[in-house]
Amino acid sequence: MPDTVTVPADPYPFAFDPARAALLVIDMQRDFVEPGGFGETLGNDVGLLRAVIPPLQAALVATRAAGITVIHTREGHLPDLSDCPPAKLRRGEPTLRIGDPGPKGRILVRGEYGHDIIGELAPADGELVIDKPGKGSFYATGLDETLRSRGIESLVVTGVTTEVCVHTTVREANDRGYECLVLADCVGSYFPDFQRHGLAMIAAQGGIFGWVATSGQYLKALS
Ligand code: TIU
Repeated sequence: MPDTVTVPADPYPFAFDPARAALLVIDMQRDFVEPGGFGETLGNDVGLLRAVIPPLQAALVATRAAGITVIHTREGHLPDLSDCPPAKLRRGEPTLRIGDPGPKGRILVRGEYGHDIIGELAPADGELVIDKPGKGSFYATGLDETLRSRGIESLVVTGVTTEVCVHTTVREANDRGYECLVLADCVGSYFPDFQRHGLAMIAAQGGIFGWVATSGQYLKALS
């Protein structure tokens, strides 16, 4: 790998050192992308998110082949829900609440089948999996310290959902000094309008939160 990889991106090319970069795969859990999980209890059509799986599989293969660090996250809570703020537990009128038994186990609870990452995108041996109680990947996790200890400065961001956990993570990362490239076809939303506007918000104003490119642009730059 060269010292610098440059990906054509919006609003301008994204240059990163592969040795100081990580691919972040956010919350590709059954709870969000399969029926019977948290996403569906909120009233969403979870089928919309499945479009990200094939491009994300290809991005993972190329990233691993390039020797770039891969980090996965999972949103969820301890079985006693002690890390779930009461406000999160009370929120809305879901068909099942966090911690309730559902067809894939207790909703959004660590260790349950529904909480785990889908088989198609299973972490490879040695890849980090960060469990997070919130929408952002930095809140109440050791992610910042992990990245700093490895000298990682650039993040290629993928996963679900674009306007919730992806956006929150990119904003947290940006404020901590990381440069984020979001792969448009590897992030997904239950709302097509939010997908479009969520991506536009990241790259607007000269890249106020980061950069946006397609997985095709990323793969070509890596090759
Ligand atoms: N509801 C929704 O769009 N997302 C979440 O609750 N979590 C994540 O985005 N992972």
